[in-house]
Amino acid sequence: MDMAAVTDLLKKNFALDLENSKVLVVGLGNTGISVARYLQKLGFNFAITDSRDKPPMIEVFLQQMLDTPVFTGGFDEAAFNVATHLVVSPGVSLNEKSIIKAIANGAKVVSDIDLFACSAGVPIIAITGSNGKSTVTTMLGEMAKSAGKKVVIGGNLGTPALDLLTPAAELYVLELSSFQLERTFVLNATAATVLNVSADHLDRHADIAEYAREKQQVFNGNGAMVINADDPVVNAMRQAGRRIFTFSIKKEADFYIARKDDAEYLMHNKRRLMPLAELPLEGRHNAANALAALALGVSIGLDEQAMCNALRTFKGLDHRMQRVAEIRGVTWVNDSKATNIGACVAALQGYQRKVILIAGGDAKGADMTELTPIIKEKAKSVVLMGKDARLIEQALNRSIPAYSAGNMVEAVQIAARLAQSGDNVLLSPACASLDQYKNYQDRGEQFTKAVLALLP
Ligand code: UMA
Ligand code: ADP
Repeated sequence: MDMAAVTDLLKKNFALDLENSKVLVVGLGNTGISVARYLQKLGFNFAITDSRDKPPMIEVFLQQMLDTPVFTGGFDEAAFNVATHLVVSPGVSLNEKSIIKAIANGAKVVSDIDLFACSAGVPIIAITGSNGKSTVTTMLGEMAKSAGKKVVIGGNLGTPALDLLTPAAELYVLELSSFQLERTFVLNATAATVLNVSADHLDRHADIAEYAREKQQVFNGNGAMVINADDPVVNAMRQAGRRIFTFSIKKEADFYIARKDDAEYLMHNKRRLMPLAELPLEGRHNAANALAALALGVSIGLDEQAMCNALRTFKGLDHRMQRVAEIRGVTWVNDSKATNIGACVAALQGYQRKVILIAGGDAKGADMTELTPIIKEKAKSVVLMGKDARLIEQALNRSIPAYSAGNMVEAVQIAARLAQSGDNVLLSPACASLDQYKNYQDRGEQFTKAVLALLP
């Protein structure tokens, strides 16, 4: 889209204009710097603030934007007082005192996703949910490529939305978190999905109902809705008068799984699309992810067989049910991205034989007793680590053997002593990693390193 059309849209939707608006960018991480670059390019008057002394993008910012005011080491009250608009990064809560006060004084909150939606000019597919977002976003990206579309993917997945903008794009696929959605107002995606809703981020959202409402915002607008018919919370989000595509791994839906002639198939409206066995990913939840991606693709008219070809060669993402090694008959699996209970439950459900589970970290306010039944059913012992290890230990109440580990090397060594040939050791923490690691990738890499150190 040309710049004039974009600035017109920003004015119409948010009263954001080049002459009178004073924008305060809150947060100088990946999102903050992408917003700053965007505002600079369009010629807006803006400043930036971050509560941290040395925000991650400060060096980049200082090199590229010498003339822009920047306030670090706390939220600058004066900057909030004069701001007409706040672009708040997803890592910053809207309940911050300075933000509440600025809103009360008339400042408008706009998200980087809103700015993106006003600038994209081509269809956007939006994907949210408690688990499976990155997998489905990447899968759909591969499918669209296979169907001949110039597609660009990102958002919560890693590259901030505004850094994705390119005139070459014919389609954007965005992974969106509840934090991004709670402050987004004009997305109007051509197709959107909430993959599932289970407890997560309850340290930031008041309760699961509020968290689900934030996720539901992905459907704002009039695009196609892709609905998980197996999830009652998502099912209740259907809106009359909209194009709806359902998917299910339990029953017949628009996209579903059926057994025919002794094999299971991915199905669309009673037609076989491909044998499920040709999907190279482990776990029933990945069949659900494939069905969701197919439904999104069909909703925008992508060729079905081209999409199936992409599924057949889809490698899966690191740190999600990733097989690290088989050592002396023991299989080690890295599912470090299981940062909430739902992901850990899905991982355990995929096993026929009992596993040794390594779990723990920051529970983010979740109720760990929800894990008790599945751990009792699917794990023969657990190795627990991190800030909230005790919560899991208490929830298990000595029903199975539990061991404590101070760090990943210790956890892997304990698991190695417990494991016998034929066993699976699964790192699926059900918790965030930030109490002990830089991020989930760091946790997964440390696990992998500790496992590979066991090699003779
Ligand atoms: N922070 C402060 N003070 C500030 C600003 C941030 O302390 O003034 C802290 C936050 O509490 C947070 C961290 O800095 O812990 C990062 O916050 P940020 O908003 O600057 O993060 P970005 O670098 O912009 O990255 C964000 C997403 N991060 C979060 O939502 C926490 C990234 O998702 C996303 O890839 C990126 O935007 C581009 O869209 C990461 C994530 O962990 C992968 N997301 C959560 C998840 O998937 O569970 C929601
Ligand atoms: P997200 O981006 O939503 O965090 P990912 O695709 O990165 O999702 O997967 C995160 C975790 O959730 C991994 O542990 C993965 O094995 C698990 N997972 C993936 N898809 C699903 C699903 N549909 N239901 C439950 N768990 C899932």
